[in-house]
Amino acid sequence: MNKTALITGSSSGIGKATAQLLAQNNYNIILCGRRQDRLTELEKELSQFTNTHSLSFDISDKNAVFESIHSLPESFSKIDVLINNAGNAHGLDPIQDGNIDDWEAMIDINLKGLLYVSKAIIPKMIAQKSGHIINIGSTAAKQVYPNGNVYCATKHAVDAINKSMKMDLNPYGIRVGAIHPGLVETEFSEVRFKGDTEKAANVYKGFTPLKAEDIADIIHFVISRPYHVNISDLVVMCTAQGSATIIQRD
Ligand code: 8X3
Repeated sequence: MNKTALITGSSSGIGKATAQLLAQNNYNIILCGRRQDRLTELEKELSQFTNTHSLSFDISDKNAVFESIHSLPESFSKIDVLINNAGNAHGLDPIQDGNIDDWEAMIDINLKGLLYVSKAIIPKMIAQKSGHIINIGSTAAKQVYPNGNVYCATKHAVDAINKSMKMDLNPYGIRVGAIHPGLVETEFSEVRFKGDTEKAANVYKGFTPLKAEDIADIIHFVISRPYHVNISDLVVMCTAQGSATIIQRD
């Protein structure tokens, strides 16, 4: 029987590329995101390959998270793989100039949203005594950088939750692991810079950054290992990136 993967933040970037790759590899897909129009379009595309269902909700709204996940039809109720991918950066300001709304959005989406979705799905995995949770962190989960303050804090928290979740779910045979990407060219920087496309494009200028498909490939590799293999913590950077702050540009 085909496995089912639920992917948060699947209307763009790493989440979308992962949904496309897993659909082509016979996973049933549950797409989750805020933008219904994008989800509907992607659902149509993926339905050529596999069974696809989309859930449109705001991950920072806990009632919406639980209601959406509990509304899944019977054929999608057994979730084998949860990919906690949804996450954003809002702003890149020194702490003294930080915007409190930006801080709250990052804490609500990157941290609380990940917890809500996990809390809604973990009981199902415990009951089935199997499952695989992939937490998408960031190099910002491992290193901080100037002006990264709250974004780095939320991603460090994802790193901590990943490690602790792995211990808590160990008795139930559930695999838990994190993938921490460095610079990936997606809408990430456009969101961080609030639609300033020039500023966003500059982030990826003069070197070859990772693509969303590179991370999708790695997610597919991680989840397709034999069940006794749990890749628990993986940092991935493009070759030109030496650290959060060191990048070789032309
Ligand atoms: C994305 C990578 O370097 O912008 O999480 O924090 S970085």
